[in-house]
Amino acid sequence: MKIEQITLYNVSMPLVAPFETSFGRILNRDCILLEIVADGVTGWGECVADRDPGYAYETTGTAWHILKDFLIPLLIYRDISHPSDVQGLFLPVKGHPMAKAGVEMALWDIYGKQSGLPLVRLFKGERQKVAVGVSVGIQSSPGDLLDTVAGYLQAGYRRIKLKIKPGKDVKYVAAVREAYPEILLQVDANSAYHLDQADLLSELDQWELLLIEQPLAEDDLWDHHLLQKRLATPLCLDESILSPRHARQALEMGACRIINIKAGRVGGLSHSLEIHQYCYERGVPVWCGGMLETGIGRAANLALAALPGFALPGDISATERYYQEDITEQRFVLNPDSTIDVPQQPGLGVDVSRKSLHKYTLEKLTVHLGARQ
Ligand code: OSB
Ligand code: MG
Repeated sequence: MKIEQITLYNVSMPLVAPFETSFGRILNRDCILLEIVADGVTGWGECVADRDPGYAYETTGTAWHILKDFLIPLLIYRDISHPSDVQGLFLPVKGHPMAKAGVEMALWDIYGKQSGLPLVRLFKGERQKVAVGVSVGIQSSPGDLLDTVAGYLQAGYRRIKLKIKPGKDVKYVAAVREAYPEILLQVDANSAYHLDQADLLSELDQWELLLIEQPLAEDDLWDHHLLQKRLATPLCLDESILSPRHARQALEMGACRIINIKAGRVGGLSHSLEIHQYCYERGVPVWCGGMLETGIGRAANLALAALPGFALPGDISATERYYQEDITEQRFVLNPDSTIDVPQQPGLGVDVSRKSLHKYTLEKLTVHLGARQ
């Protein structure tokens, strides 16, 4: 692949409803979309960094800077034979996994289109549809939470993830579990607790949760290990896992028993495949996390979640759970069995609506990489 041109779009998409987590309320989902042209073929990527650094240090602002000033220049005059080649090319840039992953995703789209294969085939995934759940934001009372959960169950979701934070945890979880003794239920704290709250967190053990996601700080693998020793419920790490190496180390030290894979957070789809393989060989369950993606990132998540080690339903809900109008022509719908179909067209298998893209774009930048003669 000879990259000819890269366009960055800083987009802001209104959510159908505000999404509240322990780190704040999201009303508009901002991200950077990448349009890459190589050998005359166009591919799309999504950099999942948000406007604010509440979930991770990367933001749309840092990603824009790192892409424009460092990553894109590293691609000039390079002939890339496989999307994962960018990992080596990007080694001079420390960190910034989401910015790197956005480029890699667009190259996977091009690579798939050139080979006439959907991502799921390139990844050797076998599922035609993947089990999904819904991530439910923090609500103002247990009663409101019950109403919201009832709506999602009604829509067909069979796995519910509750966002929690101190003061909005045990009572909220108890209310949902008492109302629905049978559903698959899990919680996500987005780093809102400290180890000295282990007694409080252990109260969650009685509610038969699939897992507790990222209770402690993102840079604190060791305290997750200490906490896991005091809990019966498996811990699952999200924010703490930024690379395949982190995944191995977290498992070796017993900091978690389950891993949430997000391609953006771990630096790309190739790293996600590595983490999946490592965990699959050891019988460690993984599942696909979400970042409120547009149809572009959602298509990639569906392809990833089709791999056999994705043992738990992903945070890959239907398009209507997030957006009235998406950037892609395709909208993902929930099947009655709480699954979503994996795209089967070459590459990501989605088409971008120029009209919607234009409508939601705040800023655009095109860089020409003129191939050397
Ligand atoms: O922690 O998993 C998270 C959304 C934005 C940032 C972080 C997280 C989330 C979600 C929503 O939980 C997942 C989704 O439905 O895309
Ligand atoms: Mg999470």
